[in-house]
Amino acid sequence: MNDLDALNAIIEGINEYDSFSILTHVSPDGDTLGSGLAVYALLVGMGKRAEVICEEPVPHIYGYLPNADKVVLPQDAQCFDCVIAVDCADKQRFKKAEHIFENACHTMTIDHHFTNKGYAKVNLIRADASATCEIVFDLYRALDKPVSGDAAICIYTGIVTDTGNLTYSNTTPRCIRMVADMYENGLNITEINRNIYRTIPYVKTRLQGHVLSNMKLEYDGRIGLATLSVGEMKDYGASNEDCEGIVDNVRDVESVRVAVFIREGRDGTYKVSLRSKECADVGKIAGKYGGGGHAAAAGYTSKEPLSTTIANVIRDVKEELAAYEN
Ligand SMILES: [Mn+2]
Repeated sequence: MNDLDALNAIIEGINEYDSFSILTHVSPDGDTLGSGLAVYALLVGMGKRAEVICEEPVPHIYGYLPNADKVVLPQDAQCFDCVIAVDCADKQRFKKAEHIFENACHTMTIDHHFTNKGYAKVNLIRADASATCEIVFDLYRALDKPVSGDAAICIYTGIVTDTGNLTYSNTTPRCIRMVADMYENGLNITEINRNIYRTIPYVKTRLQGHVLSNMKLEYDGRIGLATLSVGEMKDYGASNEDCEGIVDNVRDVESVRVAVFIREGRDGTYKVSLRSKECADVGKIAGKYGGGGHAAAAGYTSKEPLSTTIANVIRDVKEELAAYEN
C-alpha cells in the first residue's frame, strides 16, 4: 500500500467509526502526545468520541498541551471500537495498553519510524516525515479541516521536539513550511518554546550537573558515556522525567560522535539511550537489543548487569563508528 492509499484508508476508518482509542507510547514524548492530542482534537471536532491513552501520566513538561488533562491511563480507558496508534514503532510500545489494541474492531497506525513493520490493519508509515505530527498535519489537510489553535500547539510541539527545534537532519523545508503556516495563523511559538526548553525544575538542573560531571570519554573521546543509578536519583529527589535530555548534553560535547546514557530502572534493568551526530546509525544498535528509534536517536532496555551492558554497547558503538569511518 503506498502512502496515498494508506492516508485514504485512514480517512475511511475515521469516517466509518464513531469512537476511537488513540494509543501513545511508553516514556511519552512531545511527538506521541502532540500527535495523539491533535488527532483527538480532529475527531472530537468531527463529532466523534475519542480518548488518548498513555501508559504513564503526561510528563509535567507537556502539561500545557491542550487536553493533556484528558489523557487516561490504560486501566481507565473506555476501549473504543477503533484504535489509532500514533508514533508507536511496534506493539510493545503500548505496554499495558496492548490489550486495547488486540480487542479493537479496527486498528490503524500513524508513524514515522522506519523500524515500524506495519502491525495494524491500516499502516500509514512515512519514514521521510520529521515527526508523526507532520503526518497528522497532512491528515487535517486531506480531510479539509482547519488546524485549530489547540491542534497547532500539539502539532508544533511534536515537530520541534523530534527535530531539535528544527535543526536536526530530519528537518525538512516541508515541516518548516508547516510551522510557518501555523505561525501565520497565530501560533505562539515563543510561549511553547519557553514551556519546553526554558522551564527546568531545580532538581533536574542539579541532577544534570551531577551526571555530566561524572561522564566518561571512550574511544579517543568519540564516545561519551554517562550513567545514573536509582540511588543517585533518590539522593537528588529526581523523577524519570528529570533524566530527559541528559543524553543530548553528552552528545553535545565537542569530541563526542555517539552519546550513551545508561539509567538504572527500579526493576533492576537498564535503560540505554543513544544519540549520534550523523556518523553512526544508533537505531541499528538499539534494534539488535529489541529497542528502536532512528539513526540519530534510539534506545533499548538491557537486563544484563551494568558492566556487561556498558561493555556491549561500547563494543557495538565502536563497530558502528568504525564502519562509518571506513
Ligand atoms: Mn516521533
